[in-house]
Amino acid sequence: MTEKTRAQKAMELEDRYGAHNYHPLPVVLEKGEGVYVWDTEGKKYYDFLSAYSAVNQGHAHPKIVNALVEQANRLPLTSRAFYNSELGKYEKFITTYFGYDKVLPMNTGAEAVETAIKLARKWAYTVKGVEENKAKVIVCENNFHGRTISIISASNDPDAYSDFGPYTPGFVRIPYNDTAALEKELADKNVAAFLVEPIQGEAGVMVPDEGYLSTCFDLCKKNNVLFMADEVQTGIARTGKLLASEYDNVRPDVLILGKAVSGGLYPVSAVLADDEIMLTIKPGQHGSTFGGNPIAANVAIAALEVVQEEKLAENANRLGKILRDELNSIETEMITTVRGKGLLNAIVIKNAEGKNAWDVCVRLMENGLLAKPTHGDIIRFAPPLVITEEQMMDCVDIIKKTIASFEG
Ligand code: IF1
Repeated sequence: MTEKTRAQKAMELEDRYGAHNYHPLPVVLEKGEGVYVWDTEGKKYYDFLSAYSAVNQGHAHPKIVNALVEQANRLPLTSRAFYNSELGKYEKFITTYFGYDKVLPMNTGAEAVETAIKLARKWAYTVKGVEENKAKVIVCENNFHGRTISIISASNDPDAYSDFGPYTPGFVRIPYNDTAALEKELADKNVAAFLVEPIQGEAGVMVPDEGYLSTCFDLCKKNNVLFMADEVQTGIARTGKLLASEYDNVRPDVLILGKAVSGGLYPVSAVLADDEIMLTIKPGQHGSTFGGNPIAANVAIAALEVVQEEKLAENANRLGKILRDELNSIETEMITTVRGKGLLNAIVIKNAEGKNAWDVCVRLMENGLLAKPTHGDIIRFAPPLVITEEQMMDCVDIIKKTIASFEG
C-alpha cells in the first residue's frame, strides 16, 4: 500500500478529530507569503480568497509579524481589569485614523456586530426614548453579519439559521438596495438602527446602486435612527477605498470593523462611534477577556499603517478595474456575470453537469489559484491588496486557461 501523503494525513486528522462545519477545497496549506500560499507538497498558489478578506496586507507581512512578536514577548494580555501601556495608544490611533470619538475593542467580527446591536439598543432606550424591550434593528435580505444566535436570528439563509432556534426577537428584514422599503419601516418609532453591509459579501458581492447608502443614511437621520455599517469584509481598503461607505460619502454613526484590521495575524475587531452613542454603555455593561489586548493593539496599528504606507486602497482600485475588464473580455457562456469593486469581486458560473462553480474552483486549484465558491454558482475573487499588476495578469491567465479547459 502506498504511503499516505502529508496532505492526506492532515485531511484525515481534521475529518476524524474536527467538527465538520466546513467543506474545504482539498488542499492543505502550510506556508504563506504576500499573495502566495504553499501546500504540504510544496506547490505554490495565488491566494484569491485572502481568508475572506482578512489578509488584505498579504500573508505574514513582516511589519505586522514583528509587532505581534515584540508585544508577545513583552506583555500579551492583562484583561481590562487593569490599564496597560498599549491600549490607550491604539484607541487614539484608530479613532484618529477613522475619525470617531471612541472605539470599543473586540476580537471577532461577530462580536463587533453584537456590540453594535447592543449599543443601538442601549442608545434607543437611554437616549432616543424607545419603550423598554421594544427596540428594533432593520437588516437586509441575504445579509451576513456572523454566526451568533442573535445575528443568525436576523438571517434569511436557512444554512445560517435552521435548527438553531428559538431566535432573538427585534429584527426587521427588508430587501437590499431598496430605499423605499427602508423608508416604510422607519415610520416605526421603535427602530433603533439600520444595519447594512455597504457591499453584500457572502450574498455574492452584491454592489448596491450609487446613492443607496447615502439615501439610507439621510432617511435614518430624518427618523432619528442609527446608520450602522458592517465593514468587516468591505473595510480596510478591500473595495478600493479605505471604507466602502466612502463611495457614497457616508460617515456611519456606528462603524463595524474586523478581519483585515489585523492583516489576518490576530483576531481583532472594533466598533467606532461618537460619544453620544458610545458612552451609553457604562463600566461593567459590556466587555471581553481579550478585547483590546496589548498584542491586538500593536498588531492593528501596524496593519493599519501598512494600508497607508503601501497605498493598498489605490492598488485595489486600479487592479480591480483591470481584473473585471479582463474577466469581462473572456468569450464564454460559462461566466454569466462579473461584479465587484476594488479587489472584492465575484463571477457567476452558469452551472452545468460537471462544470459548476466547485468544479471550476478545483481546476483553478490544479492550475495554481485558490478561490472558493459560495451559494453554489458564485466564485469570489479577492486576492491580497498587495498584489502587483504582473501577478494579477498571471492570475488572469490562469482563470482564462481554466475556463477554456471546460469549453471542450
Ligand atoms: C464563516 C461568510 C464571508 C462578514 C461580515 C461579519 C462577519 C463576517 C460582512 C463575522 C465574516 C466570514 C465568516 C466565515 C466565512 C466568511 C464569510 F462566507 F461567512 F459570509 F466573508 F463572506 N460581517 N465572514 O463577512 O466576522 O465573526 O467571522 O470574524 O463563518 O464561514 P467573524
